[in-house]
Amino acid sequence: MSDGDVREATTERASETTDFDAVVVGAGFSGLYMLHRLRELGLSVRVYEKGDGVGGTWYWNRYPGARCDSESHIYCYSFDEDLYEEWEWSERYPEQPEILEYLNFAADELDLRRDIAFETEVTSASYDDDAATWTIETADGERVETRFFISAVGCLSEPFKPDFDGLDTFEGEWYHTARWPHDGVDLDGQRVGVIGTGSTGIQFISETASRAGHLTVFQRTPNYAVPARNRPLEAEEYEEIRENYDAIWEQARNSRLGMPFDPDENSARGLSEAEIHDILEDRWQQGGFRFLHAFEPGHVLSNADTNAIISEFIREKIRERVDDPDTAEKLVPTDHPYGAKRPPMDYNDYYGTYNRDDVSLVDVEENPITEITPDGVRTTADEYDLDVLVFATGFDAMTGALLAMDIRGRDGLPLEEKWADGPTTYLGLGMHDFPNLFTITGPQSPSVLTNMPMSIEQHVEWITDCIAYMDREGYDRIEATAESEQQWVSQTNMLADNMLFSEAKSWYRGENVPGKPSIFTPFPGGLEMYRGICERVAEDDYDGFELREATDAPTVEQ
Ligand code: FAD
Ligand code: NA7
Repeated sequence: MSDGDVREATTERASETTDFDAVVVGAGFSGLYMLHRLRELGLSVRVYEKGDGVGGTWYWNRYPGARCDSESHIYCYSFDEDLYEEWEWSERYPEQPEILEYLNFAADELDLRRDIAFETEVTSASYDDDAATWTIETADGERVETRFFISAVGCLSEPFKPDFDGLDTFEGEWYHTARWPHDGVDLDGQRVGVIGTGSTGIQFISETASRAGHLTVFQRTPNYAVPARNRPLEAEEYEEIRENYDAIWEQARNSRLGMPFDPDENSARGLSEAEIHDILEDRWQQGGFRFLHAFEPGHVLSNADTNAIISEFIREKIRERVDDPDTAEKLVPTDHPYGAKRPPMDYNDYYGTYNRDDVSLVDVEENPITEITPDGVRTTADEYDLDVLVFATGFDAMTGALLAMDIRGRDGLPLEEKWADGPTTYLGLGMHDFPNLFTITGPQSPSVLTNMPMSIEQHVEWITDCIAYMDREGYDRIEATAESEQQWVSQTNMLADNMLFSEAKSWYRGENVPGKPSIFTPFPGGLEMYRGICERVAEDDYDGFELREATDAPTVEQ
């Protein structure tokens, strides 16, 4: 069957029994590419997006200093040469407005907007096994039927805000970084407080310190921030990138982290401490994720001895930069090894910020926040008066946006019930009891442990091929078996147990949200290994999934 035949067959089926062949939720990197590929297959597709524009993460996270830690030339789509040849990034790391502009550019180039319903939140999705269709409902009461339900809701898109007493009494303004007002916030000369020192907090703090009248940082856990070494991208450098793009993409796709920064040394074994230091110093000067690639990242994230040397190397750098020794010790992480939490980047002399008189650091591990008062924040030790309070407190990561929809699989099984002890999937792409649902960057996919556009492209292409295969072979339903799901989760856990991730309390393990089950959620084996497994599954007629012939479906009485 040619692509043309697939197009005709699916269009006929869609118009006869469902409103759409596929409904996609979300219009960030994932949803936009998914729409493009399904359209190429000839499917009728509707994308629903809560926001009033495309961009996902980069539509919502407009806080001062918001920037992507992946280098710009690889933080974009690689599937279409025109897209990366026509676009030119201005800096080594792209700032939020530039990424948002890029995704708008991609949506225009691919003419995607006509199939996206903006300002439309999907509230529920329920599966009918006889018809092998999903019914999708939106907050404004729209109800549609579709063969395939594809989640592109993002794994860092549901903000998490701790539930402090008294926030409703606060007389100043408060914001979460991931829901930053589109017309900005006036922070100049204000008494600003920020809770959180993850990647976001660190970006926000460095950017805001010189604008605020006084900045108070409420830190629970210090972090290992590595200098990003941001700079404008010079014309010759860009020329070189363009000339080498094929090789860059090839290397990034077949790497552990989706980045083309292979280290010179795979492991630190057999090297003297001085040799290791020389390598680290060189990579420290290169900056960003190139530092994590000082040695093969799998080695850095699993070998306790190497990791201890790297962690201590960063601690020394922090001590050197901060004038006051007490403040320096508060900023030095000792509770977890480097990389066991998402490593943040330092764009603007983060540690030097604490040498300013108008910046104070409050250790809320030692003296926790007890409540928000009308005037500001109260801890067990003191009170801090504020005009603006900023929550840089992260996300209900990996599962939050999926569970925010009421998703019900076979026999009305709620996803929330299936995942009561933590999320379980097969390949991060599908689930037992939830046929014809695909999850882009779902739990147990590599997602947040990689440069995400690389993983997203792999997922979208795999899903597209799978749907084309089903149409070609006459299948109407695909479902992960219970055994394959269980084996995949075990494999993910086993890989994680052999790494250093269990030595940190982190959102990788759901531990940032009170009451959330603690389970390591992303697949830690790397993109290259994952890609190979997914390819073998597809080549083996979707091994681990059960497919139903359309002709075996029960007849539905009209
Ligand atoms: P998203 O961009 O999150 O898009 C999901 C969309 O789904 C959103 O627009 C949301 O509104 C919509 N949606 C969700 N639920 C519903 C619903 N029920 N109904 C309708 N619409 C819904 N990744 C990297 O690779 N490198 C980085 O350096 C990096 N830095 C980051 C920095 C920040 C501050 C954040 C928050 C994330 C960062 N990420 C980074 C991860 C980033 O999320 C991904 O790179 C990528 O943007 C994810 O795209 P997505 O389309 O999968 O999800
Ligand atoms: P993170 O990495 O989850 O950081 C959240 C920060 O907020 C972190 O420092 C937390 O401390 C802190 N936090 C959370 N709850 C509290 C309470 N109750 N009291 C004090 N401090 C608290 O989110 P980010 O937005 O920075 O980064 C998430 C991803 O987005 C990142 O990977 C990038 O890709 C972008 P903790 O460490 O838990 O002690």
